[in-house]
Amino acid sequence: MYEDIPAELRERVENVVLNRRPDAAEGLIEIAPKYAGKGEAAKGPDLAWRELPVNERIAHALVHGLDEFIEVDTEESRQQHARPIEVIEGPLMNGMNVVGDLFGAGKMFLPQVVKSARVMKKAVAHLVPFIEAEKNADTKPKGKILMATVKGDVHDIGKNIVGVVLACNNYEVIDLGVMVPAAKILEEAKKHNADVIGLSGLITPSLDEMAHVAKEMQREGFKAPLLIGGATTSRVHTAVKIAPNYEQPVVWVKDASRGVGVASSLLSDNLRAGFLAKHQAEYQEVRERHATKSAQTRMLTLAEARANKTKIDWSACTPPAPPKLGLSPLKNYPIEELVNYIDWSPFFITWELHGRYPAILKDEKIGKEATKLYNDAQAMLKRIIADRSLTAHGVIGLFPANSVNDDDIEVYVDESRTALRTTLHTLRQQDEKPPGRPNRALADFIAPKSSGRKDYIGAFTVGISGADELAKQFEAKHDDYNAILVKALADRLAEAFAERLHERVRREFWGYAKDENLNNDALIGEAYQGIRPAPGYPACPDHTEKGLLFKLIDAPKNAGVKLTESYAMWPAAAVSGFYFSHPDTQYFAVGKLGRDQVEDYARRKGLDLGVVERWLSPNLGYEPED
Ligand code: B12
Repeated sequence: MYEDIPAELRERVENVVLNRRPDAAEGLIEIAPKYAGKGEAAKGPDLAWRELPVNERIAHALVHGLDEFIEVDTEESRQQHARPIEVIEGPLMNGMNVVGDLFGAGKMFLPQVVKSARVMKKAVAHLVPFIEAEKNADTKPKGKILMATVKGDVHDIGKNIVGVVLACNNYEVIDLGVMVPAAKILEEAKKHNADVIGLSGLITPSLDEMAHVAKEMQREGFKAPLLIGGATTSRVHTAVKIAPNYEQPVVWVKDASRGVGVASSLLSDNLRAGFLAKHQAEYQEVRERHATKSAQTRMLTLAEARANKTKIDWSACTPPAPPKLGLSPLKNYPIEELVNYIDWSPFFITWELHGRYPAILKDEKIGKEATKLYNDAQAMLKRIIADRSLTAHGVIGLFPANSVNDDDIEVYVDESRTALRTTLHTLRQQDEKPPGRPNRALADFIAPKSSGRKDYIGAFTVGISGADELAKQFEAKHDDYNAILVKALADRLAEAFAERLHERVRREFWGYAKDENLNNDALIGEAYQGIRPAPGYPACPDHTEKGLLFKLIDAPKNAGVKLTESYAMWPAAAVSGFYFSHPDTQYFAVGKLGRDQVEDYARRKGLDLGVVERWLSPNLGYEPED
């Protein structure tokens, strides 16, 4: 029957047969894989599982992440049970246990688990009114876990993923969201009688805030274990800087798959003691190793490091001058243009699928799930472009600049170079280098004022707005999968925007590489001249320089991006940084700093030493005084 051919397939085939549009062939090829292989897909989804008994259908729906029939099946099951809560404790939890086991055994992957959670949430949402009507229902979760992204930090993808995985394993998760002050965390933990508290953070200033939360928990006599997670956290930092502030267990959790094991060990009468003995011994060893390593690290004095700066013969080079100086705001940048600049590999890492794109799509073990995820991402991108639910704003600025006093960069109002817009401060590597290797600072790559050469520096901020609002719409429908997908894509678009603008800066705005013509792989591999270091990245670890950068290009007005008190950017999907053009520029890690440099840096920035030590705390090569 002609009408039985799926509408999408029929339309695309008609487009080709009737030669209806110039891209008819591409349109058909695009959907062809879906219908490839024995015509199975063309027949529509296999619904044989709908013949199974209801509880098996529920398990099937959970394990396969199919939410189409879950409300009908949950209702049927509810009618077979004496109390609605029994549906949760019985078939739903049984199904989720299978999901948890398969995930634990590496036989299911994170995107699938998040889809299973979506099915579970929809089923539970269906049951809640019945449970509330019954009033006396008492669910028995394995424990209550309160989670929050700490004050000043805006990132929540990782935390949300952990929350979903814990909830799938029958923990009650109370999520306080982002930018949550310590007092609020403690107050809510008391109110809910939380069994475990989990903190998340992406940028280094959050590390200090986590140590502060731990101190406050100690002061208020808390007993709940503290879990620490997020990209910027580490086992060493947790053991050395956070755990000593709190007498109860403080455990760093690397990723979502490990969260359940840690929580269940901490809350199990049988496993807790063994887990803690091993954990405490391990953290003690980490602290001792850290202390020995710090004592052994040989550092140069700041003067010695400066004497070994990057050698550039400025007399032999004329820095390229941009054709137009000043600001270029780019409001409502076309998102469709950014899609081709996406670096997909980190997108898969977000979903705990490790491998390089595009090879990951063909990977023997995870290729099938990676492909499904990629297709979902493509569909979401199409939707975002069509309904304009996300917007991209950015700004770039190009200014006359020279380095002064080795490590600072003066940014001038105009070419007369008489009045200053601002002075930027850079940090220099102080570890002892093998012969021939310099002790770098970013200022090395800008011509010194004393050279008489006219040099330039660029600055940029890009942001993708609207992801939170769109994610909330999905969350309201109990759809964590698409909520996380939207945020992960917004992050990718922010990075793609930074990549695209940098390319345009090199080719047009600054124009020092007009003939550059690189494909996306080469761009990701940084096969171009110049760098765009971002405050917070290893070459410029001081987040407070973002304050100067934001003023320089008025990022709130021109790119719609604001800074929090910890110098995180809002919206979360945002990137900011500087442009350097010299062919010798490269990324490097500043690493550990000596007290002499930190004192000098504090003086140059006009800040108290203690304040600077707090911002640079992960980079201090010494123990600051209290
Ligand atoms: C992708 C990425 C981005 C994305 C978005 C990040 C995001 N959504 O979190 C974009 C491009 C927007 C970005 C921007 C920036 N980034 Co960035 N980014 C990364 C990168 C490459 C990966 C982070 C990531 O998304 N991982 C995947 C997610 C799912 O993992 P996750 O958040 O870590 O969560 C997992 C675990 O940590 C754990 N977990 C997380 N929370 C919790 C909580 C609990 C209770 C538990 C138990 C477990 C747990 O489980 C999660 C799931 O497995 C890292 C480097 C790296 N390799 O980690 C740098 C990194 C995090 N970025 C960094 C920096 C500096 C920045 C910027 C400040 C740069 C700038 N000036 O523009 C901005 C800040 C943005 C802002 N809004 O303020 C630094 C942070 C360190 C620092 N010095 O502060 C890093 C570490 C890079 C580096 N080496 O310097 N970044």
